[in-house]
Amino acid sequence: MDIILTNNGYEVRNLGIKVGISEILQAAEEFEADAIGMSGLLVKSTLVMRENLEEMVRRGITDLPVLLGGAALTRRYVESDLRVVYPGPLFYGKDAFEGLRILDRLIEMKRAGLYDPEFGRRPVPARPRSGKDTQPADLPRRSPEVVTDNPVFRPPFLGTRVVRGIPLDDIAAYLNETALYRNQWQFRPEPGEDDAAFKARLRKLLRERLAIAHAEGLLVPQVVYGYFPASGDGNDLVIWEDESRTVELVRFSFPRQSQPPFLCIADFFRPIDADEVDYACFHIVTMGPKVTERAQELFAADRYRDYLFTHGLGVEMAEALAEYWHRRIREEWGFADEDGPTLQGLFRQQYRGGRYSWGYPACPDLADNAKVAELLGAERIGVECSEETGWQYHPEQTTSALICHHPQAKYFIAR
Ligand code: B12
Repeated sequence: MDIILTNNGYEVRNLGIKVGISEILQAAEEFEADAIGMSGLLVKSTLVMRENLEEMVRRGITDLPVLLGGAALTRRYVESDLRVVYPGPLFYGKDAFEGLRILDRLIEMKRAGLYDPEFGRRPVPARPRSGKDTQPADLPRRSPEVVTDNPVFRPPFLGTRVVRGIPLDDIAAYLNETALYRNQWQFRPEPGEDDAAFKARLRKLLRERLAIAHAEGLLVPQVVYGYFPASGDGNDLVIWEDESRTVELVRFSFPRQSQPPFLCIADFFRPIDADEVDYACFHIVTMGPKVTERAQELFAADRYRDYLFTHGLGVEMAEALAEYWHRRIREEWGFADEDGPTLQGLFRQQYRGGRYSWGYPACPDLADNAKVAELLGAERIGVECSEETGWQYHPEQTTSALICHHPQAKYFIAR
């Protein structure tokens, strides 16, 4: 966002992440800002934005244009729900270019002395809620459609292991090139260039950036993962200390769909009263703190291109490491032979079982990130997560997941 605006002649004062509204407003005053912008990557930040807008109104600031964006926000939330809270011009930017268009229009109006009292102010009527949202009182304890006679794969070991020294090239083989080149690095195919040629052109840059990351020790992949005896107990997944299933180590609760097929992640494990022991796997992967530190230094030094390349590579290498380690798990757990033939297929879950990260619709509770960190002993790879970190992992380029072998375990939305 910052880069696009700066490149288009705007002066941007980037205050960084987790900045309070007082600091934002103080900077806006000092800087005589034409507008303020806030970005929300996690769903929790949508609540913070609402509170910030309410605070602005309390302070009598009702005319400063505000732009909001980021993965966690939707146009409807901003234009219907938040415009009711804040009477001043308030906009949603789907991407940085929409943000730029809005700012251009605001500045144009300001210069011309023309004032459109409607621009960014009128709340879009909220769509009526469909009856589907109401939870029926008698949800089943398990989905009737999830089988319980699928073969159980016995894991190669029980407990946790730490893995270090994974070659960067092995991870890079699992990079999502579309996400890296287009979403992170913001490249687009040239006229007449097809997707294959576009990717082939950018691979040279990728190799260069990987070489720099290697030479400067920016990417330090580490994994902690483990297998545990597990049972489904209604909406809960119970993790046991050992196969005798007497001592509960931890319990995760998941939402259940309120309509057929009534899916819930806990259904993908043998029920708690079954004779046969079932197993769950968890992993936490990280690219380490250096890549974030380096990206911040480059940003502070106004080296925006380098910043974008470094940060984007860190982000997508973290994703690639999760994908790569999931593949390694399927190999040692004994069902990698069911993998689809292509990498693109793996990105579309063409493999046996599923990988769920907390914060996604089937398992929304981000606080469970901390339970996973504790279960696996994530401090051994330098990863922390607690209420103080807002249930986010530190370092930034870290992600966790629950991995299931059940063939019906695929992404779904629990509503
Ligand atoms: C890459 C990615 C990661 C990477 C890197 C994350 C990072 N720090 O950069 C990794 C693998 C590390 C990761 C981890 C996790 N992630 Co993640 N991740 C993503 C993903 C796929 C893409 C994000 C991204 O980099 N996009 C590219 C950038 C350039 O886009 P952007 O930030 O959205 O910004 C653009 C627009 O939104 C807009 N914009 C942004 N801000 C603003 C502001 C203004 C004013 C305007 C006008 C426009 C604007 O302009 C930008 C450029 O076009 C998103 C899903 C998605 N499709 O967005 C999930 C997502 C952000 N992740 C999510 C989650 C849950 C997680 C984890 C918690 C999962 C887990 N349990 O491990 C962890 C948390 C990490 C941590 N440290 O705690 C959720 C968050 C939702 C929630 N519940 O809060 C998302 C939304 C996925 C989902 N559920 O749909 N993640």
